[in-house]
Amino acid sequence: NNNHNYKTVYAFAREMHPKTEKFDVQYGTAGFRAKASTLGYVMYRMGLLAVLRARYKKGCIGVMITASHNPEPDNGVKLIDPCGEMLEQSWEKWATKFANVGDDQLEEVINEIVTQLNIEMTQRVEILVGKDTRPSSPSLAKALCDGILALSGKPIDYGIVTTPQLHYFVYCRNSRHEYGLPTEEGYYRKLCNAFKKLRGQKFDVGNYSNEVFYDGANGVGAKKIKYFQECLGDSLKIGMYNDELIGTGKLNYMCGADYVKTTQSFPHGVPQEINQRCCSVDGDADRLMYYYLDEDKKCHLLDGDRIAILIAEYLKEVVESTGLEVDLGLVQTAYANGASTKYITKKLKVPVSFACTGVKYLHHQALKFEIGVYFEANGHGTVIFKKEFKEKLRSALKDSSSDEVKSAIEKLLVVIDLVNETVGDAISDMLLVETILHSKGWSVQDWEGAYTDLPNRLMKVSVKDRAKIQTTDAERRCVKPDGLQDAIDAIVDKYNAGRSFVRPSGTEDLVRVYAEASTREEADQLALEIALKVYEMAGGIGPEPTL
Ligand code: G16
Repeated sequence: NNNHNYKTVYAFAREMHPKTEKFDVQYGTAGFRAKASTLGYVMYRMGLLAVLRARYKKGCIGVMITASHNPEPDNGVKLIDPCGEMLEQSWEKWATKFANVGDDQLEEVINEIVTQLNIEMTQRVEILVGKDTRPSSPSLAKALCDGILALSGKPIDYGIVTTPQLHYFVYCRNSRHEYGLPTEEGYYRKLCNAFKKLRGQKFDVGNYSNEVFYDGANGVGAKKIKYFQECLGDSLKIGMYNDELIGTGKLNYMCGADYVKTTQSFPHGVPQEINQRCCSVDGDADRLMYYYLDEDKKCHLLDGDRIAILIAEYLKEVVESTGLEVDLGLVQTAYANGASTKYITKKLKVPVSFACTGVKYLHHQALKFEIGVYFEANGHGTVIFKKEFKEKLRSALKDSSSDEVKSAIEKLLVVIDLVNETVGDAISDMLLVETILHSKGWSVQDWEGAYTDLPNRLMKVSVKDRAKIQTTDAERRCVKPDGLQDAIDAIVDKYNAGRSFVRPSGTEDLVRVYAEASTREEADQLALEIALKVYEMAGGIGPEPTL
């Protein structure tokens, strides 16, 4: 009989972290997200679950406390699996169940999972805990650690770190340091050494100038970039902005990658220098957005699509110089600008596949390729290199007699070191973009010149129950409510190069609308028409959407 008595778990829950909310929560695109004040018991229970997951996987697990791009009063939690990837989907239902049962049912649920999955409960497991800069994070971390301790797990507190840093630490620990050292110092060293090697001694090349403005979104990315700057020295000058004190309410406020992308405008708090290359990260530094202001003070965006293309093109070139055959592919979501998809397939001749929003879906699809580049238009993404491919590179390095080939392979191996393969990492991505622009001698305008984005517009619609909207075909078509997709098709038909889709957000309580068309006015108008249709047919609440 595997049944155990988890009385202390229940006592702790009842006394210290009782379930306070009546409404069920769901483990979504990026774990649980809600108002921080409602999350204490959810954290406690995720502490319990993390220990069970670690014992099941016989490795260490990570738990990150963050609500990323959401406003400062929100918070959230996501679990990180042993190889640094997001929690396996089949466990999301356990997470949801753990979060929603009554305090007095906790014992029972624990017994259920232990029995069903045959989890060995004696193993002493380590749970790595990280948090962003939200003022609510320390007390939520305490609740989480109470949960870990209640099942005799060992919490290892990494303090304030970026989400991708924690993913990296988890993988380093489980790979027995093969991937790197599981410390902050180890992480900075690995990335900065790779960057400096690729940069060489000449910092300004052609149209490339060695200075970038960086918007830290008043979050953890603003703190951590300082260590990079120290480590990078003169090899990259980073103008650092938006680093307000913790708790000032400025996190992601009118700044950061999500603000820049959704409003398509220049963030507050960054000097408005014409033609200066700038970038923004989001609240937990896993998304990156590039942009600049032209002479008319118009803000030009270089988003995740552009970053993906820049990286894919570069990798293709480097791989070609090694003389090896490689299967390189790119993964996008429905948000990818139509012009970018056309450029990738027609010009770059790299295959593209589509996934649902959420890096866990993109990551999964990218695993199919030897080199898989995946990016969401919102700037969330990375590159993954198959283990066998890395081995192929290493043996080709040993076997080749050509110095040219050898140095191309060596270069590619250093590029791989610069990438945080575990998950999208804004700072690692930034260093990769800077490396590529430098190697091509490109200004940000040269980069933008490859193709012209179709004008596009994002809108949000509040509805009574966003679960009423259901989609298919990588979220490009809507199957519920009945008739909505037909209505969307009829509206889209009226616009030149029109495309639009709607989907329920996985991180906020609203429906998102995307539209693109051949002119700015048309894209705006199309988005508005679709938003109004959603409001009408899917139970809109509050004021009607307006531009
Ligand atoms: C999270 C996910 C991303 C996703 C984004 C928006 O980002 O990790 O993959 O694109 O939410 O999701 P939705 O449109 O469903 O709200 P982050 O940066 O907030 O963790």
